[in-house]
Amino acid sequence: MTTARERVLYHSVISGNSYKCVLAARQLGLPVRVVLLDLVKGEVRTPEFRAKNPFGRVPFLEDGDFTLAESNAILCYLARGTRLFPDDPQTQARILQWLFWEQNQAEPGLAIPRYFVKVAPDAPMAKTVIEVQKPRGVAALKTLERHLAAGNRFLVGEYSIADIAVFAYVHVAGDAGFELAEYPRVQEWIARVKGTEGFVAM
Ligand SMILES: N[C@@H](CCC(=O)N[C@@H](CS)C(=O)NCC(=O)O)C(=O)O
Repeated sequence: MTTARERVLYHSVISGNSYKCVLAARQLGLPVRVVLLDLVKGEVRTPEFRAKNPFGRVPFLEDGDFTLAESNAILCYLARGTRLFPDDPQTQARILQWLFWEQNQAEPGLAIPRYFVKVAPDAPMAKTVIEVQKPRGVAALKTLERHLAAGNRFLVGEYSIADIAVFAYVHVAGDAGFELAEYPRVQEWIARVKGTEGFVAM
C-alpha cells in the first residue's frame, strides 16, 4: 500500500532495465522507495505482484495511485520537463528515437546474452539464444560507436535519459563476453556517463 505521494520502484539487482530508473531518480534527486525483488526466485510471478502489475516484470513504478511498467516509459515519466528530458519537441523526438532503438536493438542483443551467461547458463536453450542474439548486440555496439565517433559527446546534445537507457546494458556488455575494448568511443562515453553528477553504480 502506497501513500498518496509516495513513489515506489520495484527493482532487481540483476536488471539493467530497473537500474535505469534508479539512476535517473537518484540524479534528479527524486525520493523513491526501492523494493527489491528476486527474479531467480520468481518474485515477479507471484499473484500479489501480478495483481499490481499485469506485465509481471521489473521495473515497475507506483506513484501514489498511478502505476507504470516499462523502463523507458518510467524514464520519460520521472524526467519529464527536466534537463534529462527537456520539453523541446525535436530534442524529445531524438531522445525517443534512442529509447525505442535501445529496446529494439541494444537491449535484446546485449541483455539477453548477459542473462543467459550470468544467471541461467544451464537453461536448455541458453547456447542457442546467446548465438542468435549476440550478432545483434555487436551491431548495436557498432551503431553506438559510429554515432559517438561522429563527434557526439552524449547521444542527444547534453546528457539525457537516452544516455541512461543505452548505458544500462552497454556498460556491462563485458559480462556476456562482448569486447568493449573494440569500441574506444563507447568506452570514453561510458566514462563520461560515470562522471555525471549524482551517478550511482548498478
Ligand atoms: N521492456 C521491459 C523489459 C522488462 C523485463 O524484461 N524485465 C525483466 C528484468 S530486466 C524481468 O522482470 N524479468 C522477469 C521474468 O522474466 O521473470 C522494460 O524495459 O522494462
